[in-house]
Amino acid sequence: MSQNERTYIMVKPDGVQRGLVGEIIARFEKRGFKLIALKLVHATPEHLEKHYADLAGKGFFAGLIKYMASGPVVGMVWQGLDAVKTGRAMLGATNPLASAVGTIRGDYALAVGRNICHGSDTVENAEKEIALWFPEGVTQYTNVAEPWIYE
Ligand code: RTP
Repeated sequence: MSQNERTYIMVKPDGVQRGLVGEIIARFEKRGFKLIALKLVHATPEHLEKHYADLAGKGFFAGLIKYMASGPVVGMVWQGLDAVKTGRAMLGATNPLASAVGTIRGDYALAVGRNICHGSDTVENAEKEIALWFPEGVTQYTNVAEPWIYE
């Protein structure tokens, strides 16, 4: 856990089609996280199978890949204190019916198969996902707001 922890957050095709990209970016910005990479991409099934490799044995896997490949996604890297855990908390539970009101899924989604956003679940997976979606690397810059966010 450090101020430099990074997480991969992705607005899924339903979130893009529903015009929720700005809302999701705004929540992470306002929380104090620093945006260090951003990309709109229509991913191939092969790329998404790599992203979701851990779920390959699940019954919903084929449907998940079809959904994720159905339109463009917006991939982002956000940096800040405890970014992975806090990012997941901001997304809410995987099944929106169990997501607390005030979370992204709890405010904007109803079905587990249309849950708007993805967030890395561990620091290790975050780094793997960042490498998969941003093989070109991410931008390094100094955010002058940081002394107002951290002690
Ligand atoms: P994500 O990776 O997308 O952030 O979601 P997660 O960690 O909260 O949940 P995970 O178990 O990794 O599942 C990945 C995505 O698969 C879809 N899903 N569908 N139909 C189903 O029962 C079912 N279960 C999971 C969801 O879109 C979930 O976010």
